[in-house]
Amino acid sequence: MTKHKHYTGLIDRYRDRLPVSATTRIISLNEGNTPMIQLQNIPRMLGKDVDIYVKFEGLNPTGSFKDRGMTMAVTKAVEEGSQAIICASTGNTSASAAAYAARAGIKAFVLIPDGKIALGKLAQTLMYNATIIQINGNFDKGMELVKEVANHAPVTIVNSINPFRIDGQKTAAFEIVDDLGFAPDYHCLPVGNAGNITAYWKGYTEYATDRVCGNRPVMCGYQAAGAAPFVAGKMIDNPETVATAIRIGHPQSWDFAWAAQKESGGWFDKFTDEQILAAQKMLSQYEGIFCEPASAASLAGAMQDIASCKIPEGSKIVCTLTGNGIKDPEIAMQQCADAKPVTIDASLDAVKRAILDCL
Ligand code: AN7
Repeated sequence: MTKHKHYTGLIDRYRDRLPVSATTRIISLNEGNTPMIQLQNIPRMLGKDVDIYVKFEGLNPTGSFKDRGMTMAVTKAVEEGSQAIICASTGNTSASAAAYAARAGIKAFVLIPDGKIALGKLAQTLMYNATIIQINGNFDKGMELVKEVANHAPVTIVNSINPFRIDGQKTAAFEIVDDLGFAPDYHCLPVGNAGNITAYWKGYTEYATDRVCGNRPVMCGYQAAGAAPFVAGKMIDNPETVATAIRIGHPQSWDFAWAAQKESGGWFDKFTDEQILAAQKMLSQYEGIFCEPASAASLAGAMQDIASCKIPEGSKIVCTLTGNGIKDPEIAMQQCADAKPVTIDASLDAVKRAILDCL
């Protein structure tokens, strides 16, 4: 019998590079270890010789990359004796916080913009039994309130201004290098509050410093056109996009994200809702990978920059798909409004006709 090691989550896997001790109680749902899937059909359609891998973070326990940071943040909150956590969220952070609080046996409070979070994220956050506080304001306003209220109530903030969140999320870069055997030339990802680009850059930098990999990738951060403060070069007040996850105008990790861009020689760019939705549909119909709209900004960006040769042929590219498409069923149904299921008689003849009509 070969010695078998049951996977127990990213803190256990990367504990040498994370702020835990041998006695720390780890709050985990076995997050991380997500698949790197090489795209096969889209590169061919682009007519370019590039290797594009997607890191499918939608396969984390609550369906987004937030679980990486949350396992670490909640582990440390519990270690420090906290009984309650709080966050502002466009949906995914709240779902993740709620799940890890449930796992730890502590309370979670989440502030969400009224009516502006995807249905699946609301449903899961309710199921995990968090206290949901809807505000008639956007994410940025919620973030402001969370920072204030933490001075007046015994709650630990688990937004990515909590440095343990960044530490947990940097493990995605470790996994990519460990999986490929090298760091990619380009790393493309959606940018909202900018915690994730900060975390990836930290992870790649730690591995490069320790010579686990030889290079660090060029970091390409993609935003929604209506919510693109990094492209504008200044904070914006009324962000709007169909990709509600990244409907953020005042990113908290502003300076860190600019450092990642400058040090890596990378860039920020923005894409319309139509471009983002087209990329989401392409990934689904040509590769069988269903991510949420915000996640598809990474592929929209990669496709544009490959087509223009800003990302040259021969490059190895990783796109992070930050969340699962199932979280936002309303957008998916709108995307497929023209492909409504046909209803027919429950007879062999009718089914046969329905099939033959489509071939
Ligand atoms: C699917 O949940 O900010 O640039 O409150 O859910 O690290 O903020 C979500 C962000 C990309 C942007 N893709 O990442 C929240 C929240 C998805 C996301 C982002 C988010 P950051």
